[in-house]
Amino acid sequence: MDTTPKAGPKAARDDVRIMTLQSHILEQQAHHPQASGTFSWILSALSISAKIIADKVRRARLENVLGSVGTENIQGEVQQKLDVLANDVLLRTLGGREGVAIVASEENEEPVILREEVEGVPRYCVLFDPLDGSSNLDICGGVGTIFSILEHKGNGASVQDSLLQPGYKQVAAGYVLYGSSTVFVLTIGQGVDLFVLDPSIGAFMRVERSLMIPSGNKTYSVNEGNRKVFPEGYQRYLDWAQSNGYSGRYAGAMVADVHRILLKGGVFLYPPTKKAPEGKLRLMYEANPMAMIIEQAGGKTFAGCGQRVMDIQPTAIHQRTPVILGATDQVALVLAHLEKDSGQHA
Ligand code: AHM
Ligand code: MG
Repeated sequence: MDTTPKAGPKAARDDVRIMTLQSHILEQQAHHPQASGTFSWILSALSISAKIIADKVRRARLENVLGSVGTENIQGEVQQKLDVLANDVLLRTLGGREGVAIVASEENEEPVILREEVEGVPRYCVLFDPLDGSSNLDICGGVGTIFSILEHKGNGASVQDSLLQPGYKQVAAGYVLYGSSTVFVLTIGQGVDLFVLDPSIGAFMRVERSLMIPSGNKTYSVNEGNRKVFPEGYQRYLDWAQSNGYSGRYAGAMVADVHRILLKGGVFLYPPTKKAPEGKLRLMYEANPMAMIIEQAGGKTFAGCGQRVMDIQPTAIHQRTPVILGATDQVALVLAHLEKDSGQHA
């Protein structure tokens, strides 16, 4: 069989074209002739950070940077050495980009203001969880970086006003999964694209465009150890799912669990508990960026009945929210079991 690419327009087909993340970003920029390139430089900083963090994660055991640093972050959680290293990498790479006004990290109590406003210069706020699921590091499990990009409001707006924007205002969001390979998932509001790091050339290669979450996958992802302290609606859903042939899959790292759902379908839950009525996950660093990706891939993300995650008006940068996300059909089945509880913290 002749597999030689044919001359003419077909030669530019996606399946024969080599497209790196960098060229993808430039291609997207070309669709916006008024774009100054500021935004593209920010995405390129995130891609460089991802490569550096991927390398650190791979070498962690060899360089003895596993384990905790003996401090807690603002959430009261033990910081792993790599949490601190990854945070530092992101702050340094983004810090060099003219277009970044403010960065906010799950690991830092206060946002960092990098640049003052200059009239006519578009600037952005970048929010991130530098190493999500970092307790998986010691056992070689998947971990990730999650990021969200908002427009800096300018016009003398306060830091709070610039950062505390609801998720539907995000201009881009994505995550990097440091798993058996390193993948970079990105949306800039026009679908979700997937890139895989080719370690031999040091570039993220585009492998999928416009991902759509498949329906009909009978899989749920939740920490069932907490089941007894979930609101009743979630317990009813789990009873129903277990009587209807569902499988459970839980990596304990949101990035890994969401990545599986993006590719295979199913639903991810981090419900409220009696002890943590707002759940565990952070709205600005985890729930909102994942919600943008999931919705751009045709899925849904809710914080409870009738409460779309990206409609929540944030009141604090480190606030938490319950999360129900995944394929539209599977999320609907969860919500149907919660509805009977309306009025509860479901
Ligand atoms: P982290 O950002 O401190 O790593 O915590 C977030 C992680 C998520 O990745 C994951 O979904 C969740 O915590 C797991 O929590 P639990 O161990 O309570 O199931
Ligand atoms: Mg996290």
